[in-house]
Formats: sequence, structure tokens, C-alpha cells
Amino acid sequence: MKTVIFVPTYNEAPNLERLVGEIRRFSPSSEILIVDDESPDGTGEIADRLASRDASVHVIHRSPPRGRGLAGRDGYLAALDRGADVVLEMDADFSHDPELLPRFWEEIERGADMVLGSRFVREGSDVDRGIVRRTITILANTYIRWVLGVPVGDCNSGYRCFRRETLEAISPATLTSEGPSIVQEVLFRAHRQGAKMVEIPLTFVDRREGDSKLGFGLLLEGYFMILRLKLRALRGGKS
Ligand SMILES: Nc1nc2c(ncn2[C@@H]2O[C@H](COP(=O)(O)OP(=O)(O)OP(=O)(O)O)[C@@H](O)[C@H]2O)c(=O)[nH]1
Ligand SMILES: [Mg+2]
Repeated sequence: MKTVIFVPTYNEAPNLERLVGEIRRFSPSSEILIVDDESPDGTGEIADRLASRDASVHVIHRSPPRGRGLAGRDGYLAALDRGADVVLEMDADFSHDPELLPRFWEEIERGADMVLGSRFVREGSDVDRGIVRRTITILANTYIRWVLGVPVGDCNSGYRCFRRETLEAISPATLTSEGPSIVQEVLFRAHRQGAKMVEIPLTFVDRREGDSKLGFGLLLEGYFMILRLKLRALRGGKS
């Protein structure tokens, strides 16, 4: 089973080298694909250096416009191009613990089409974040689940993996989210394709190094995107 782990990065210089080391430790046979958007802090150069030392590390340098969604789309396509049987995506800021990687592979081997790291299943948690962020997350989650009807506890998880066929079925080239709403767009498409989803407990740790890219504007844009996805689906579009 060939596994490709892709990591979108924007200004993750303080995290990237240690992250790649930890991924290696917990999933030694995976390929790692870093998708960088010309980070001004030199993340791309660090990625190149890591790739030159390790043949299973690859880098994509995207040109503007940048965006978490655009990087996600390119990451999915490149991972499929590399012949992945399973594609996993995770953030670079250690909110997504690499120690969990073997659990993802286990669930795929047991028959899941898609595995999600979830804060909202038994033993998952989000305790590290402040009360305001936690409340926003819980409300957003309830809203997304209600509008899109996706039967999972954590609709905002960007720590997840897909069986190749599942990812192909959602046709990543046609994703429309430029920003972080790609997380829900992909989830919604996979749900509509009938993907068998399994959630595993994730203890979410807030970023320690580097700055957040998720401002209020992106948050708001995400909420509108959810409605747009739903409307498109109601009109019989591909969603
Ligand atoms: N390539 C690329 N990656 C991005 C972009 N924006 C964010 N990312 C990456 O996507 C992942 C998630 O972004 P975060 O900034 O951690 O978003 P968040 O987890 O919602 O917010 P914080 O953890 O509070 O910063 C990280 O690995 C980022 O480096 C972008 O425009 N391009
Ligand atoms: Mg983060």
C-alpha cells in the first residue's frame, strides 16, 4: 500500500524540518509531499533542502494566487499522479500529531474509504484552545453538519486520509474552494459519493510556532461557501 502524505505550507519555517522528521519516525515508508505557496519566510527553501537529503520527500512550489484550497487541490492531484493508494493530508503546525499516522493506515486496511482525525469522538479533544475558539468550532461544526448533512462529529478536520478511488471519485481537479473551505467541500463530495467514513480520536494541539493564516474574513467566507455548496447540490450540480 503506497501512502503519500501531503502537507500544505505557508510560512511554516519553524515547524517543517521537525515535522518531516516526526512523519518519518511514525510512518517510515510514506512519501511526503510539501505544497508551498512561495512562503516569504523561506519554508520553500527548507523544503528543497529536506527533499535533496531524502528521495521520498517531494516539493511543489506553487505560483500565486495562493490559498489553502488551491494548495489542497494541487496536492491531491500530485499525490494521485505519484501513484498513491492512500493520500493523507495534515497541517504543518503540529496541531495534527504524526504519532497518529499508523492508526489512519489501520482503518484503511480495515475497509474505511476515508479516515478523519476527530476532536469530537470519545477520547478526542480540543482542550488546548481558548474558550472563544472552542465555542466557534463547536457552533461551526453544528452549522455545517446541519446544512450539509454530513454524518461525522468533526466537519473541520484537515487531518484525514482517503483511499485512492475515493479521492478520484470526488474529482479533485474540479474543486472550487480557494481557501480553507476545501475541507468541507471535499467532505461533502465524499459523503455524496457514499464514502465509508471512520473517525479516530484526535487530541488537537494549538499551534506553538508560526502565525495563523485563518482570519475573520476567511472564516466568514467559509460559512458562505457551505451555503453555496448546499445550493449547488440542491440544484442538482456536482456540488
Ligand atoms: N500552500 C499553502 N498552505 C497554506 C495556506 N494557508 C494555510 N496553509 C497551510 O495549511 C495548514 C493549516 O493552516 P493554519 O494556519 O494552521 O490554519 P488553522 O489551523 O485553521 O489556524 P491556526 O492553527 O490557528 O494557525 C498549515 O499547514 C498552513 O501552513 C496557503 O495559502 N498555501
Ligand atoms: Mg493550524
